Amino acid sequence: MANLDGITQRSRPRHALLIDPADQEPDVAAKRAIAAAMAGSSMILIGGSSGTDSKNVDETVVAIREALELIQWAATQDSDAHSEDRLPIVLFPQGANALSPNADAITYMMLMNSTDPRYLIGEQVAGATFIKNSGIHPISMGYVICAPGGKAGRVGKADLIDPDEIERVSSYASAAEMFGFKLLYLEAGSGAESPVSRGLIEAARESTDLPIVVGGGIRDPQAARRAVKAGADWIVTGNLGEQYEDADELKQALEAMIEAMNSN
Ligand code: 1GP
Repeated sequence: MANLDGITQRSRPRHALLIDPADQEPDVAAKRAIAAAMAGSSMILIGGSSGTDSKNVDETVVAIREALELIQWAATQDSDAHSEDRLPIVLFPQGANALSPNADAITYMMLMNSTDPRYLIGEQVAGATFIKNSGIHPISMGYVICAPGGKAGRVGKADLIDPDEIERVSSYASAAEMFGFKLLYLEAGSGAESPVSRGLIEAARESTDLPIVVGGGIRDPQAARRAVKAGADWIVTGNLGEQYEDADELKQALEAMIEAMNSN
């Protein structure tokens, strides 16, 4: 079983590996998810801004799930090992056309600074019946895209938040809390040259007690640590996972990042 309650609780800084089903075959995605699990990551997110559909999302989710269940089973056969919950597999979808009933949960999100009703409420309504019937656990999330924003910003027609727009990000953080969302995600866009600025994370942190997820352009332990020091609870990395062909090298890179995030 996966522990889903912990996702929306604030505790130590945690890392999530984002896997884009459009970027690799399911067996490669599964190897990357295992490397993340062994390195101490706390969640596998599945999603991308384009190129995903229910077929490649479901095949990827199933491959990752089988792999994680296998290593969890192996761990329970070792009496010295702690029998921990399996890593949660959480959809982070581009829209209602890219869902899988085999995921544990979904970030049921509003792209709060989109200028298009489709991303504020349209896709959410389009996917609602499927999500409810499939029993995937919805995690309501305010999703705010900051400059440079990348493809997510363009596809989502976001009115991007610039690094110095402190008051604006504060207002979004307060609004996310008042809407009753369980998470706030500050996104710079996958592959962003620079991640979400320290000032924006700090301002959001001061405005809400919600767990804050930060992603986009975080490539090294130092950047992850800076975001955590500014107030991030979750660090998401996507591209980093695709840089390594070798699962052991990915594991080592993620271990170094998670260690930096948790050091004083
Ligand atoms: C994108 O925030 C994520 O939604 C991850 O970005 O691929 O730059 O790590 P990167």
